[in-house]
Amino acid sequence: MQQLENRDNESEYSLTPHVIRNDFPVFRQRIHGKPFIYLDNAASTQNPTSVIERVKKYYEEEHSNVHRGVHTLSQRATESFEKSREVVRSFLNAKSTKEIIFVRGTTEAINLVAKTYGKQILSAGDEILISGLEHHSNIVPWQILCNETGARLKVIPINKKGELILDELPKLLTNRTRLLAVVHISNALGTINPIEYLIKEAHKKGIPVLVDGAQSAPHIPIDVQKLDCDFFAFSGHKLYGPTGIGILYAKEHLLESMPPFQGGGDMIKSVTFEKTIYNDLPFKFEAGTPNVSGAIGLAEAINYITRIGMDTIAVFEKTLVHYATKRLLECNDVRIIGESKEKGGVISFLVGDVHPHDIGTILDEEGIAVRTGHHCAQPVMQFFGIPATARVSFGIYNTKEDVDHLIEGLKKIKKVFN
Ligand code: C6P
Repeated sequence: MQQLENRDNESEYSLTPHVIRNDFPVFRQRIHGKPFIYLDNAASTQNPTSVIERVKKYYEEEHSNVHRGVHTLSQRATESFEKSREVVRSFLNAKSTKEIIFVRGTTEAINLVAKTYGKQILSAGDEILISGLEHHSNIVPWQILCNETGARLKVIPINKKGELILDELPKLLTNRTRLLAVVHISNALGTINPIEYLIKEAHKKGIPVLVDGAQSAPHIPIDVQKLDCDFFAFSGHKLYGPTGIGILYAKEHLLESMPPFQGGGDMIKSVTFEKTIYNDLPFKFEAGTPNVSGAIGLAEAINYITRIGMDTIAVFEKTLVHYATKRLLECNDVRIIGESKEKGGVISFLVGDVHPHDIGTILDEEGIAVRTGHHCAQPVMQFFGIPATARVSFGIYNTKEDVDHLIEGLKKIKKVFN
């Protein structure tokens, strides 16, 4: 992996973004008359034709409710839906499809764990440990739970590079810690946390670990058995798939011990007014009609990226981040926020004292989409004493020319504000 880092010629990678780009119809359009450059992949990635076509086929030939009908379409829909679960299982290398729960996205996955597992195990005085790098989705559900139970939220601090201060970990993992909930790759800074180490340290003290994989699953290989994490969450719309679909992986014995999240159809075996017997896993956690087309689209997206290869994607994106970092640092006035040694495909930055929203607006006029704001990680911004950053985040269709256009756009910004 390391050898490829400094190579400049695309033909030397096994991934060719100029070719991959053709699989994504969104790039056929121009934005403000300019070629469209999409650098907001941490927010949502674009969908390849194969995903769009698969969802279309579902609606044209298979659409029906799942697990309910004997008629042909219901059986087709059920078969495709359950095949999709197997695709996700294989992608994460989970032991069983019983461990794969379809949810709306990372946010819902974490809330599910907080409202079921969290509520069941927490008492007043217990502790939940998170980190200073979390997205609001991995802060607020735990705060709500702490308010309800009298438990306390503790935080692994970060340093000025945007890395976790690991020396603090031993004293933060106490005999009252009931869960470590931690982000794998920071959406605000790009920091890749040493997730294997964190999981090992927590497990030494018998503490289960939830991994927020929203920014890792689409970009690096994930093996939940190797990681030995207890819970893992990610979203389809950040993985070249549809919105409104995501995955909660959890170890089977934990799911068995947890109460249901929501009540309704499909999550039951039998119901009387006196008593309900819940369904087997994974259906116990999937009340109501699920997002069938979303699950099928997600599986197609997984098939698409696994055909390219997750190792290949990881190497390619690392190379692009190195190149973009180098080019950004060549610009006077650009300050990169987050300089962790291990970084994913996300770079947050400031340009002089130009407000990030102005950076975003001027780049948009150049056809370049970046995200600006606090990135739903306000505590990270508070740590750096800034309200917002501009953020570029990469995907498999981004090229070095995209980065070069970004740099030209930043030069225009400097001209405008000088
Ligand atoms: N981050 C970003 O632009 P949902 O919205 O449920 O699909 O994902 C929430 C979420 C949870 N954890 C991390 C690390 C995330 O990055 C996100 C979503 C987007 O950075 C939208 S704020």
